[in-house]
Order: sequence, then C-alpha cells, then structure tokens
Amino acid sequence: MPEIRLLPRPTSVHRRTGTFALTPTTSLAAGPGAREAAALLRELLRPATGLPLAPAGVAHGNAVVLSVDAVEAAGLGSEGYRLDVSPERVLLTAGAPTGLLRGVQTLRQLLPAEAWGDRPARGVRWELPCVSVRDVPRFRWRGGHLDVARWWMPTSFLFRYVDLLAAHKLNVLHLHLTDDQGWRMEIERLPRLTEVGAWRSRSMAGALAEERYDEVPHGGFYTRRELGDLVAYAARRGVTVVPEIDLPGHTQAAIAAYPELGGGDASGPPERVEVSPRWGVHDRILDPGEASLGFCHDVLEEVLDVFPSPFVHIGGDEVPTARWHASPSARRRARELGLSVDGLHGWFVGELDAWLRARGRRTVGWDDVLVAGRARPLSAGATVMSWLGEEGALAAAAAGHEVIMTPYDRTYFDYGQADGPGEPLSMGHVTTLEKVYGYEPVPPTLTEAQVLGTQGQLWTEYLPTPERVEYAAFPRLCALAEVAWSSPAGRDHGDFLGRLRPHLSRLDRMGVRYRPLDGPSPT
Ligand code: TNX
Repeated sequence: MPEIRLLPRPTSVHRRTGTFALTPTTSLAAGPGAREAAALLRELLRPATGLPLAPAGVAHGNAVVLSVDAVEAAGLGSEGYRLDVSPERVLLTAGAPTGLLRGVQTLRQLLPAEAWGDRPARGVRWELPCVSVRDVPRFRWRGGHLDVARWWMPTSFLFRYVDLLAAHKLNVLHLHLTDDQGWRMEIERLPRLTEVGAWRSRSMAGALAEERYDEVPHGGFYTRRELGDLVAYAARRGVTVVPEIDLPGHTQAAIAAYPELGGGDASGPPERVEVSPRWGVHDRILDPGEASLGFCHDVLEEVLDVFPSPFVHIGGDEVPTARWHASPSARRRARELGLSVDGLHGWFVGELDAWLRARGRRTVGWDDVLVAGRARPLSAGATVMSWLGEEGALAAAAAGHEVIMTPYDRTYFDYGQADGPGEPLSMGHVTTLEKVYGYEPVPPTLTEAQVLGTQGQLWTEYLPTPERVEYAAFPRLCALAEVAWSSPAGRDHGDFLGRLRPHLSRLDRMGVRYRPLDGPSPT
C-alpha cells in the first residue's frame, strides 16, 4: 500500500483501505466556484501523466469531484478543505475556491513522485491511497520573500517560484523590487528608474568585509505587463504577490536615476551617485521633502495599478539620517513639522501609510517603522513585519497592529544552512533546517490572532542566480511551510524528516536544486 507522506502536515489524516486509480477515462467534475481548481489540477498533472481528466457535468464512473460547499465545509475557513479518496471517487470539498487550490496540492502529493515531473512518465500507475484528510491552515499569511533588487532574476524564475510556494501551501510572494543596487519595476511616468536605476557597472564579488568587485555589469527589470502576468498566474494558484518598494532608505538606485531626490547639503546640490555595486546599509536616502513624496506617490500609483494585493510593502527599514542632519532643507522641514530630524523617518512613513490607506490598501513595513512611527502613529490596518526580534512585534501588537513574524535568526534563508566545509558563501550566520522547524511564531505574550503569519526571507546579496536561491530556500522553506500551516501540537522533527525525504523526491522531479540533507552538494 502506498504510504501517505504529506507536507505540510494536515490537520487530520485517516487512512482507509484500498486505492483510487487515475486513468485516461477518469473524469473531473467541477461545480460552481471549482473551475479554477480543476484547471490547476489538470495543468499540474498533464505533463507527467498525460491524463486528460475530461470535464464532466455530473460525476459518473471513476471520477474526481471538486466542489465549493459552505455546509459540507463548515469550519474550514477560506483556505481549508476536505479530501476523501475512496476506490470509486475522489471528493475534494472546500468552503471557498482557494481551499480547493490547497486541496489540489494535497491530491498531487498523494500520487507517486513521478507525477511531479515535467515530461511524460511511462509505466507508472497513477494511484492514490484511500484516505480522508481534513485540513485548515494555522496562519493567514504564509509567505516567501524574494529579493530581486540585489540580483535581477529571470522572469520565468518568478513564475517557477510561485509554483514552488503554492506546492507548499504558502500564499504570499513578497517581491522586494527596489534597493540601493537596483530598481526592478518599470514605472511609466519615471522611465529613468529602469533606464538608469536597473543597471550597475559591477557587483560586490566577495564577502561584505572584503570589498572586492567583479567589474561585470549587471541589471534587468520587469515590465508592468510581466508583473501583471505574474500576479494573474499567482492568483490562479492562490498566491498573492505583495510588492515592496523600499522607502525612504535603500533608495540609492532611484537617486542614481533622479539625483534631485537625494537632496543636497550646505555645500550645494547633490553629487551624482551610481547604482550601488556593494552590499550593506547606505546613507543615500530620499530627501524628506515634497519632491520625494510626489515621487513616492507617482511610483505607488503605478504599483497599485499592477498589484491588486490588499497589502503594499513600503520597506521603511534602515534609514540612516546622517545626511538629513547635514541638509538645510531637511532641517527646515523638521522645524516646520515640529519634529527632530530623526523624527522625519516616522513622518515619511506615516505620509505613505496615510496615502495607501486612503486608497484602500494596507501598509506593510519592517519593524524599523515602529521606532520611526512615534512621530505619527500608523493607521490601524498597517501591519508590521518584525525582523529585528520579538520586541518590535510586541510593540506593534500593543499599538493594535497585526504582525508578520520574520525574525532574522529563524527565517532569513540568506544565512548559511550549516557550518562545515563546502557550504556556499552566505550572509554568515547559520540557520539550520532544525532551527527553522523549531520556530514558534507566536511570542508567549501575544495571542494567535495578533500574528498574521510568518515568512521565509531570501535576501540575495550572495544568491546571484536562481540555482543559488533554490539551494538556500530548500529544504528550509519546507520546514517554514509546516510552521506556518500546521498546528504546533503535532510538531515533531523526526516525523517531519520522515515526510521530508519523500517530499524531496517530488522536488527532484521539479528539478529543484535544494541542499541535500546529508551535506552540501559540490558547487
Ligand atoms: C537586512 S531585513 C536588511 C536587508 C539585507 C539583509 C541581509 C531588512 C529589512 N534589511 O537589506 O539584505 O539584512 O540579511
């Protein structure tokens, strides 16, 4: 009998006797609200199985039946589902279409790993074990972050990354689109952002401390249409793309394109800067004046056009104010507002938050915005992404904000996975698979309802290619997916590893270049 090895672990799994076989005559019946899930199931299984899964109005004979049924699915929320496999029928039921998308991923995991390939697999019996699964996610925000600013990644990889997130029932792709080292989103009204800001003449080649450069030009950007296609593709998989435009710090690439945004100092107008070739925190930040705010509004307007996400991330992290202290216009602005120069950080973030709120969106900011936010409270719906530690999360929750837990020591997958020889260059610290799996996102003094969720971060300073990104992401993202989806009560590292091994053979079929469990692969 085939074993049942699901990842992330569902709420409950009851094994029944027998199997269900998907054959060329198996039909797929999709009731109202189930069409998208049916299309996804066909699309996922077609390449390896070649099965047509022909649409059927009413299920007859050997059939897979997908339905949205609020009564049957009571208590399952918008993402939960029930999957009942008997020898004649596969019944997938959810209270909402998104729940069916999650159930489709489970159904796929019940098949032999060969089903995950992108080429026809011959001589495989496409059997599912009979089982009853009931499954409801723990957190609403289960994210994967990807920094495409430090290195541009091919557009096709963004689509693939969405597939990988969805396969793990993660539901947010947080795209870090701008930083000192590159501006990656086309903004029609501000063409120089990508004509100039998307390209750098060289990149840092060694570790942060070494300051070595490669002299190889690098760049790239995504058109609005490409990003729109990505949003639609992700939506069909139940994944929301949350854009991040990092403001007012981490903006050297924008200032390279439009130098006036950088403000000047007492000695005159700003000198020109290049798109930065090096990593680390930069002191070139947007001048806290009307011109910069107007710039942010222009950018965000186009961002809202392309990304329907209820959440928009404005960064807000690492804003060194030294240059504001030296800038007569910044000092004047602080005086006018009755703020300290450092208080301008909070004022800036508050202005953007109010602007987004007026347009019906919810601001997301790194927890640095809280320190900054003292000058002006954030809107109630603003959400804080807490990377610095639990203090930020506690302060955010105390101020009534929902929090997304992204602590650097547990969820930064740009950190190494082990200490030994042969590990690729990384940010330096080590975050093992076990440490990720053991992470508990709800701090002891917070309630589950105050925590929107958690997410894995892929900052790419040391991850210049999709291969390197996948190696850093996996298998740690598998562990995080389980932390985000499954109930903490059943958490057991040994049991997880028992399910991870067969899961890795699924990832093998998808060609994922993960770090093997027993040590680094040769690079
Ligand atoms: C801190 S987390 C940063 C990023 C870096 C990352 C490297 C955050 C809001 N800022 O700019 O890429 O560390 O680990």
